[in-house]
Amino acid sequence: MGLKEELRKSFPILGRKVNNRPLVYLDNAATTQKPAEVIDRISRYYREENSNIHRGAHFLSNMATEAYEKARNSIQSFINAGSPAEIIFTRGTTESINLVAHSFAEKYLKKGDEVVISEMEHHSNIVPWQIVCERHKARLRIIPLTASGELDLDEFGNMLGKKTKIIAVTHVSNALGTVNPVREITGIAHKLDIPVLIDGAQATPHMKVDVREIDCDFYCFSGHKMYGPMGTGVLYGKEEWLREMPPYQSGGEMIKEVSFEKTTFNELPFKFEAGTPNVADVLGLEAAATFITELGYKEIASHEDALLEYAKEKLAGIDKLRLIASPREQSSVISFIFEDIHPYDTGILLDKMGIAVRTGHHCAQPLMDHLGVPGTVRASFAIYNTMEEADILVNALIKIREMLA
Ligand code: C6P
Repeated sequence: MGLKEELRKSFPILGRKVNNRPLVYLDNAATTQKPAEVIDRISRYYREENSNIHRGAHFLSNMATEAYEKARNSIQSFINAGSPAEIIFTRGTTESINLVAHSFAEKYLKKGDEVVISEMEHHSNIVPWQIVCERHKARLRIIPLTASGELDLDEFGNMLGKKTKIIAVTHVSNALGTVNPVREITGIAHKLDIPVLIDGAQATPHMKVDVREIDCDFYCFSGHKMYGPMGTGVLYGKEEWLREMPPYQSGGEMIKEVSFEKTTFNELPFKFEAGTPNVADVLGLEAAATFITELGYKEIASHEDALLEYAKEKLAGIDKLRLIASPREQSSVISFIFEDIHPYDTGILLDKMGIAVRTGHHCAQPLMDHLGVPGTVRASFAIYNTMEEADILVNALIKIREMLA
């Protein structure tokens, strides 16, 4: 059995059929499938370890607490954070961004201030900022894109100033696959002492993220996009910011002492983890990070890059098919449209052939407006996808073209 076949075997769902065809799963940017290691870890927790954490004096509670805090240490080293206090477990990227937007704004955002985001952001990195800007009478400013689908860094530099309080940009675009120069962005921002939040939802599945090397102030990602469970995510924040920021949600583990007159808050990272956490899935997330680390990002990137180039070249040869965006650095996502077929129809027909892609605006409506399209068809790859699957996609699209021509 080849390496790829063996790897595919660890993802039970990949063996199933859809519409009587072997599943070809190319919707990995929405969520990846889960290896047995992750599924088994969650199951083992409920079979052998389940208990509430940080509170009990009994055996199981201590065991679960230890496992949960060990997972925090694993995630700390996964992204090379300076301390476990900088790792906050959340429900996902959306919750991580909301936490920063609301907490940061409460302390630092005043009337007339500015928040900078970009034209390629996912709604999760637009709407929270829009809400807090409205609430605090601040202004949302947008970094424009170049024709090839990259951030216009000259414009970006020009829009920063004394009023800029925070910058929030994506590491990798979920709709275009553009990989943004995040190290350069933090370098430009920090010359003016402006903090930077990076939305890493589409980065951690594909590339090594070293938050200290990037030197970002906040980094957000989701477990379910990196072979881990749904309902898990991480907020990394530099301690110097997190210490100063007020709690986002309250109750449970985030308090130190409560009286009806006054409540004092727990230390980091617990100050930002209110209520009973999702222990089982955090352990699943740890298993996913271990799975990635054992495979190695070098192996992941070289396979996925080869797959992307192969599929792009084949797709570009299909009549009336237009690839959207051609950034210099792209990761695992191809967006395209047929000039004369609605993306939704293409998606439905692909599904009939057992091929899962995403169609529509990909939660990036302002980006679609910029591109002048209602939506796109998006094929997104993961480590278990094969060249044969890329061929199946290409042949299916040729068939759709012939059917609807
Ligand atoms: N993008 C997609 O199909 P959550 O839902 O919180 O795990 O992640 C939100 C999110 C934030 N930023 C980026 C860049 C994303 O891609 C996503 C999720 C999925 O593209 C679902 S809309």
